[in-house]
This record gives sequence, structure tokens and C-alpha cells, in this order.
Amino acid sequence: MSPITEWAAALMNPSPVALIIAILVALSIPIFLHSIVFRASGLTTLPSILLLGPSGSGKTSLLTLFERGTNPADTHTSQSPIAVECHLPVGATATSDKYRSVNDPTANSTYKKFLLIDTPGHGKLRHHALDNLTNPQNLKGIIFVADAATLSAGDEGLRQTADYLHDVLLLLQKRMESKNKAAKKLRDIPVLIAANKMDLFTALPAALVKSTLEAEITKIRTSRSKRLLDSGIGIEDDAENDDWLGEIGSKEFKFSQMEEFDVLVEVAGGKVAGGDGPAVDKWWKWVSERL
Ligand SMILES: Nc1nc2c(ncn2[C@@H]2O[C@H](COP(=O)(O)OP(=O)(O)O)[C@@H](O)[C@H]2O)c(=O)[nH]1
Ligand SMILES: [Mg+2]
Repeated sequence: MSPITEWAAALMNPSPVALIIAILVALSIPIFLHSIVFRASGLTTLPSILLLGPSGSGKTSLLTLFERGTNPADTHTSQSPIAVECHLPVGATATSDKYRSVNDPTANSTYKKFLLIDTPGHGKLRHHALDNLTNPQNLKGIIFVADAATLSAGDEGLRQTADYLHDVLLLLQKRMESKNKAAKKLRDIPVLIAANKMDLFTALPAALVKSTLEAEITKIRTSRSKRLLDSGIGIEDDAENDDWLGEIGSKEFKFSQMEEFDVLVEVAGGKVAGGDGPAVDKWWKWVSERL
């Protein structure tokens, strides 16, 4: 037989292995293309905002308020994350719509909707919440809700809140560090610390919420790195700095140190409930600037 006929015969009578490979390739190409095209475009998912924060800080109340635009009656303990579709209130313009004509019909429909995702604040369920962070589907930002009335020095709530916030920021920092190694695919995720319950007279003003949390995170950061050193894990230089939040070698933690990792942290006060009704304008504004 000539080489050509031999070759042709081999093509017509593929081995079982070649056949299986061919079938696998044929089946996986559509799945592969689907995942690439749809995940990359983000068209399948609305822009979403993630609600984090300790239990009782007002996440579910905020979710209800943003969804309905009314005063939330009563809330239930959230067992697993729930997501609701929200609309920007009349008058607020999404940043992506800034240059759009007012007569553009698409401006009202598509771009003002977003997904708000509630998470359980309870310690045991926290990993659910943080799953959302490492697996973001068009995630535009995080609202970390804090109860400003439980943040005075020595309050149990301060430690809990700062602990949770520290973990969230550290996760974001690590995510951005690994991003530099991989292709620049991940968008940075800004964080709004929503200092809630401003209607209560024990509530700290937003500026104080910021400095108090920074001071408490400084303590947490130090005590955790000490614990690592004591246990002998952090002996190599690299491992020592791995879990250090913010600027290495800095004495005090400041939220501005997160900018080096492209994580913008803002603090704004507000209230979901209380006397004269809700006041969440600053938070709405922050959300509209992320969409
Ligand atoms: N006074 C006051 N209470 C609030 C405010 N926001 C939420 N709450 C109350 O805080 C409690 C916990 O709220 P919830 O939304 O369940 O917190 P979550 O655990 O973070 O979801 C509820 O009793 C709310 O009514 C606020 O701005 N002011
Ligand atoms: Mg809740």
C-alpha cells in the first residue's frame, strides 16, 4: 500500500481511543465556549452588590429597604444568602449612564438594575458570605454594614465587627495580589463601610467609626502575626507577610493602605430605621457610582 492509502485507511478506521477523544472534544467545545463567552461578558448576570457585616447590624433591613423603598417591618435571620433585584431611585444616575442621552430608552431599563446579595452574619455561616467574594459574578462592590451603636471602646461588638472586616479586607488584598500574577482579569472591588443606626444616641459618628475600626484592626493585625510567630509558622519571610493586612511594616492600620491593593474603602453613616424614617442617601449615591 502506498503511504497515502495507508493514511486514508487509518483516518477511516480510527482506533477506539481516537474515537473517544474525538467525542470528548466535540462535546466539550460548546461547553467551553459557553463558559468563556458568557463569563467574560458578564451579560448573564446583573451587576451585583454584596452585603456583609456582623449579625444584627441591619443587613436584612437594608436589603428590604433598598428593594421596596419602604420602611422594613420585621426581618428574619438569614440562613443563606438571598439576592434581590433593586433599582436605583428616581434621580440617581449610574456612573455608566453619565454620558447617556436622557432620551435614550435603554438608560432606564438595563443599567439601573442591580442585584443586592444578603448574607448571614452569624460566625458559623460566614464562609457562605465569603464564597461570594472569591467567586464573583459581576461583583461591583461590597457594603459592609456595621452597627455604629456597638462600636464604643470595650464593646463586644467592636471586636466582632473589626474581626470580620479584617478578614474581608485580607481576602480582597490576597485576591488582588494573586491577580498580578494571573492576567489582569479581576476587577477591583470597592468597600463601603455603612455605619448604620445613626438614629440611636449611642451611635458613633462616621469619622469616629472609621478611626475606631482602624485602631481595632491594628490590634487584631498585631495579635494575629504574634500568634503566627509564636507557633513558628511565620519563620520564612514570605509566610510572615502573607497574612498581614495593609502596608507591611506600618505601625498603625489605615483604610487608605488598602489602596495599594486597589481596594477603595469608604465610610458613610446612615440609618435604615428609627425616628424620622430611613436616611440612606449616601449609600445610594455610593451604589450608583459603582454601576
Ligand atoms: N434603631 C435602629 N435599628 C435598626 C436600624 N437598622 C436595623 N435596625 C434593627 O436592627 C435589628 C437587626 O437588623 P437585621 O436587618 O436583622 O440585621 P442583620 O442580622 O444584619 O440582617 C432589627 O431589629 C432592625 O430593626 C437602624 O438604622 N436604626
Ligand atoms: Mg439578616
